[in-house]
Amino acid sequence: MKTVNEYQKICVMGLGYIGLPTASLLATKGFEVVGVDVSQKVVDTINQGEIHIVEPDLDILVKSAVHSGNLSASLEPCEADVFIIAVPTPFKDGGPEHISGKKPDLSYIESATKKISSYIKPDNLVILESTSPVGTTDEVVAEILKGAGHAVGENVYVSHCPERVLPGRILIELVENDRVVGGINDASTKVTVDFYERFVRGSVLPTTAKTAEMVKLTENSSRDVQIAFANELSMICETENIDTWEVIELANRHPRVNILNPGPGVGGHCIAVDPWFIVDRSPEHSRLIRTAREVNDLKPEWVIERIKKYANKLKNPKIGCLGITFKADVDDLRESPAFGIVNRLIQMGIGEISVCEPNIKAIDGIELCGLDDLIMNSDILLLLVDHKEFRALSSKCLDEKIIIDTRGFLKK
Ligand code: SAJ
Repeated sequence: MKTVNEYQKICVMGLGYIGLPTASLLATKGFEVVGVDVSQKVVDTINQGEIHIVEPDLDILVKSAVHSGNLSASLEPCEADVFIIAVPTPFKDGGPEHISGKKPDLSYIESATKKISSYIKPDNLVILESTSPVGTTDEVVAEILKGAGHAVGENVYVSHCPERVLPGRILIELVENDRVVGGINDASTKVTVDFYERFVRGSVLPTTAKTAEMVKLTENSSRDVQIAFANELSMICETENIDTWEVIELANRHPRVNILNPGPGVGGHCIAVDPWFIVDRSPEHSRLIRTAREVNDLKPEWVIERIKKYANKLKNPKIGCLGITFKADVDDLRESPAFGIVNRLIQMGIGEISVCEPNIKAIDGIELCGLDDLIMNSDILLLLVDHKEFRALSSKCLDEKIIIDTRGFLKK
């Protein structure tokens, strides 16, 4: 029987924002890693030591992992000691009968589990890192492996260890954050804790699979509710003609108040999605979580109404949008409220729209331009994302422009 300290070969399913950093980190720690992705382009890019996503220092890490010979990418899994599943869990249309219309889509987890199933041997460990509805590790991953004839829980260990890293700080947080590990039984939990302790500096905290799933959903729902509070406040302050950011700054001087920042809405693949997994399973008890989601989802519409108010006063207004990604200093457009707002403005034919987005080279159907050109050629400047490249901008130097700052970011 192999002990955890002898686990050497790792197969990572999914080479996206979590899988690729995890695979390359493990490779640079001396593990032999094969990363698997469904996209030939992604596989080729990584095998050339290049990357397909923007994340600080990831390019250097991947290059050194590939050049060391410890990381390779492939379309197919292979035999390994540990299998890490890091694939997306989006939602799909739940139809008109469904409470929110949004149902978790577990097809990527199902397909990754089926794919690795024929490579699994006794003493293997399977870890689900994808954020998942409560019950997924037991009812989907473990069940599929059992169905394929594996002695799950006896000599094949299965656990959930949700990723908790913040885009923009992934490589730091992969090592420094505490990890929550929930196995389908005690043996699985123990093996998984021992595995993470080989490369994580934070504490590795044992629990059950269902609790670990709920912990992750709780973290992101808690943040969503707090951002919804800030977003609601910004709409209330606007009707009162009060500066929201001043209100928040002053209220936060209270020792027990810590309000987050309003913005154009909540985006990304996590916070805008995960709370629905709770609502889907416990609709009757999740009124606050659901309302927070709705408040955050409605915020882009409120921003558009404000833009219309100003644009309608001008003849063919030129609207320059600063940023289009879901948050600062990333290239990720998933669920981006800024992207949604820009697309709606284009569809509605409100003026001429151009965008400055320092983290993306080209986007279909959207005119991207440099910061100076954008400022020079716009009547209305719409700050949607607080990218570092915009940090030096001051509303004083932009006097003759109409400024709509959805993040309270421009210097006064
Ligand atoms: N946002 C605001 N106001 C704020 C903070 C954020 O409007 O005060 C917006 C952002 O602009 C963005 C969205 O919320 O559109 C989400 O951004 P984020 O930075 O809060 O979070 P993510 O989605 O990048 O990462 C989150 C993190 N979860 C928590 O902080 C609880 C991260 O730790 C998770 O690993 C990640 O989700 C995930 O993968 O689940």
